[in-house]
Amino acid sequence: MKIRFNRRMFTMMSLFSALNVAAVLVMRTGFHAAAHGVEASRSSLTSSASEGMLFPRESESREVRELGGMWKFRADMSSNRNAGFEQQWWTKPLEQTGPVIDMPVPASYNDITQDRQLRDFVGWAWYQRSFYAPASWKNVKQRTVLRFESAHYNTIAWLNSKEIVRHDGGHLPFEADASSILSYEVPNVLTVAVNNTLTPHTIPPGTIQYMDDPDRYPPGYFVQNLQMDFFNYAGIQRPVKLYTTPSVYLDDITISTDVQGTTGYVNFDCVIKGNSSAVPVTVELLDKTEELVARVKSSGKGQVKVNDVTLWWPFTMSSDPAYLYTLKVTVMGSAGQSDVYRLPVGIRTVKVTSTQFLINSKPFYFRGFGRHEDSDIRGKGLDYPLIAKDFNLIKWVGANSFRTSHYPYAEEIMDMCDQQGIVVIDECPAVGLKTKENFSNKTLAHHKDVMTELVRRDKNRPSVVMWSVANEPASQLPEAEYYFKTVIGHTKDVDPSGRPVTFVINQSFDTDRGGQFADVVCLNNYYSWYHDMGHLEVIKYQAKYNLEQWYLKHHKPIIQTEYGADAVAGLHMDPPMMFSEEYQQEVMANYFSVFDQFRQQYLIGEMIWNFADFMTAQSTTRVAGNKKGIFTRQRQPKTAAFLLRDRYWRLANQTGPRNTEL
Ligand code: GCB
Repeated sequence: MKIRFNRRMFTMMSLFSALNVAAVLVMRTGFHAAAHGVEASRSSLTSSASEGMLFPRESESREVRELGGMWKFRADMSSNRNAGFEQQWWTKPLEQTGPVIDMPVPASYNDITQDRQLRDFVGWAWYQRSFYAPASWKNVKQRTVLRFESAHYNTIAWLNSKEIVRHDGGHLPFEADASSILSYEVPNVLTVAVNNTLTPHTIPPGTIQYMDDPDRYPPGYFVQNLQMDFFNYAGIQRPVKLYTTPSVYLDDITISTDVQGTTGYVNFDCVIKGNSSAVPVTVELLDKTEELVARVKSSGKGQVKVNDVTLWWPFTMSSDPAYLYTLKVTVMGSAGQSDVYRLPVGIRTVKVTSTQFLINSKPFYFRGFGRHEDSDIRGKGLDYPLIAKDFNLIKWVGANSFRTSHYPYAEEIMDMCDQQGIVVIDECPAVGLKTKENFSNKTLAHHKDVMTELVRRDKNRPSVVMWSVANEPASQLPEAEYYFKTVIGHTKDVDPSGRPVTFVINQSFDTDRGGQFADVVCLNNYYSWYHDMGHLEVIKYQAKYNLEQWYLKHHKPIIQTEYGADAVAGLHMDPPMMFSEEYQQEVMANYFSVFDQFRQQYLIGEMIWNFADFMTAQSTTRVAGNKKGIFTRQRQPKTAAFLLRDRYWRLANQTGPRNTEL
């Protein structure tokens, strides 16, 4: 791809080079977390909570264009990782700054080459590409928005050498109005710098450790320590998009649904931007066949009533699961120009009692998985064939749910959940809050921002039935009590639909301080794996005792959100030994016997760890990644998959009409 810089752009370059002084901070000899902008960007979260973040959907008034494909790429391997800012790489074609390679977007960059240094790279990675904007976009009556579905972790983007957006945190979208920066007669140049450094105050947290012993390490040597059990894949991992809207547009919509008898209700609240005075909004609800069900004219807030409603049911709970209506919102702008946005809407209710999780007033039992966005070559890069395969496997097993462990998944995946009836516990990226520093006010403020962003993105999704604000924090620390009270309270405040909120606990019932604030107790444990190794016979006792104690303590329903064992596919041992397929099966069978004792009481779900094998940092306990998948990383079933399939379909048939032949 050839990038041409014209004179106008070079004038802009000198104008805006000053802007990035903030990112070039003081550093000690060598690399420093603050020096490469992780701290610099936090002060200016661009995707402010006051802006909507509606998933770009085409309509008669909106165009969506993806900037996928091969981009120019260069990891800043300079010892301070700061050459890109010192030399202002955003002001010139990237290939003029040094050697570049082709890098696919979306994808993690780590596994694309044969270079170990790039796989394990920590610091700023630079991307650049050019594109033309069609002349039809040069129109004062419309705006063009540049959107990143996510980039990991810390991102600064420049359009035509002008900084357009920066964002702190992976796995969530951010965007900026590009209308005034776009060029029409010449190619536009988009430069993106992405930094994967984790600090004690990022979510997830991590540390940079300097190895200062000159006898054992080269000068300036450092490593990044992770506090989570998955590889810190990085780069532009989800699509980059340009989309247009009219100048008066629907910025956000919040819906909540209710059901009384056979009548459904959709409450809606629209945010319109681009006009200082109120504009008329027409809201129409269409059924699956596009037939009009109801029409309401309002100034943006109101209710649609649906007689003889068809509810959104989870997969296997109805012969017609995942029924979606379409809420068509039409915003009347000036000069007859209107904005049209279509939001898929599932009408359902969610309620938690002291022993049950009710969807549409019926007990729901989570048969599911902990998962990862993870695959060969792509890392965490969005990949449609993989998404389709995973949903086929989820349904093949007879599962009805998963947790987005340990970060929000792509909206393309969330769309599939809405469309296929797969229920989601939507988790934020707060995995591995382990130290006092991780519970600081600074982290707390950022954590609240992240929850605001997550709820803003997923609040209208029927598949999302609960938020998880963290995975396995050190919830026994005194600091954790105020921390979780605050984050859970904040999440409830920002989600007007009142979904339950939880976090996932691996501390003991007698030391944990956070579970009191959760609506559902979510528990992870690995009996006969991380302790009592090889002693399968203890599972029945330990799992039973644990469930009983947690219920006694809180009188809240419990989900077993993780249990399992690593199995290297093809390794067979009888009698079973750790890491064999037989051992994984035995662990499962022992847990199943305990689940069956509590299913009719207060156990409301089981989610095996993990759906598929996934990559981790290198360690003596990991055989080229975590092997607790019931599928391999290439999505082939281990023997455990057949065992789970047998169980999940049996449970499905006990609890409701299934809609797939076995
Ligand atoms: C856990 C973590 C998960 C790990 C898993 C394991 O408790 O939540 O991220 O991958 O254990 O396999 O150790």
